[in-house]
Order: sequence, then C-alpha cells, then structure tokens
Amino acid sequence: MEKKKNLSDYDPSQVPDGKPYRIGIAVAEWNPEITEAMLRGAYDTLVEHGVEEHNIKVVHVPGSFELTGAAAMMLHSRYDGRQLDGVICIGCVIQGETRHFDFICEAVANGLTQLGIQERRPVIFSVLTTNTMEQARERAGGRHGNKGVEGAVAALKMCHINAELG
Ligand code: RBF
Repeated sequence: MEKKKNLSDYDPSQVPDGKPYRIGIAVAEWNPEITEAMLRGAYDTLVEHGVEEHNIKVVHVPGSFELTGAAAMMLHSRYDGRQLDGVICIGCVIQGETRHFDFICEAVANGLTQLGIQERRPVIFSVLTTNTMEQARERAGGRHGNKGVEGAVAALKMCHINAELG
C-alpha cells in the first residue's frame, strides 16, 4: 500500500524533546517540488517534537552547491542574541547529462561534513541525489517516506547528543 504523504518510519519515543533547541533549515531552490515537500516534512517534524516555531530559521539558497556556504553563514549568525544549535540542509540533485551531478554531490557532501566537524554542531545532509525525478518524489513524501522528516529527527538526536556531551 502507498504510504501517506510526509511519513517516514521512525520511533517517536526515541526522539529527544526539541524545546531547548534553535535550528536552521537551508533549502535549495532547484527542484522546488521536491525541496519544498522536504522542507514541510522537516519543519512539521521539528514542531511536532517540541521545537518552538520562533526557534526555526529557514533560508532559501539558489542550488544545492550553495548549501554549505549558507549553513556556515547561518551557524555564525545570531538570532535574538543566540546562535543556532544545528542546521538541516535540504536539496535535490538529479542526474543530468553532464558531470555537474558528481561535482555538486561531492562538493556538498564533503562541505557539510567538514562544516559539522569544524563547528562541532550538527549539520544534517538532507540532500537527495537521484537518477530521476520519480525517485526524488518517492523520497519526498512518496513510498520511501520523506527524507526531510528523517533529517529533522537526525538533527534533534544530534543536538541532544551535543547537549549531553556538554
Ligand atoms: N542544483 C541543485 O540543487 N540540483 C540540481 O540538480 C542542479 N543541477 C545543476 C546542473 C547544472 C548543469 C548546473 C550548472 C547547476 C545545477 N545546480 C543544481 C545548481 C548548483 O547547485 C548551483 O546553484 C550553481 O552551480 C551555482 O553555484
């Protein structure tokens, strides 16, 4: 049976309370049908798990390649005097006829990894890298769930780990 939109399989009892956290979401404008569905999934999941709406900061960037730079800027911004506890990066790169796909995917995967290590704050990779638009749809509210939802769950778990470690 087809899954309901925006659902992913996870155990809600295993997700830490999001109330203490301030979380950024950087969203690429390429393939907006996909990235906006992932944004909605991520945003709603954060709210469902207690993150206050005024503590969620959303920034749109032109494409997935820009996610690393935007996430770095967001992690260095202060919102009401406080920095973000983590950032979720949402994008969708679809295989084309040129090697751009490989360059963008590799750059953003490496960039986000490095940023997370450098900042010692969670930088979540919610970037779909698919061969087709249909495969992307299946992962943005279709039969493979919504990877934005899973990114939000990962962000909350990593923020909690960071807070526990002190
Ligand atoms: N950005 C995406 O987020 N997804 C894509 O599928 C995508 N494909 C691109 C294909 C080409 C040929 C080019 C030049 C750019 C593409 N971009 C894509 C945009 C890229 O992430 C970035 O915004 C631009 O390269 C400007 O730095």
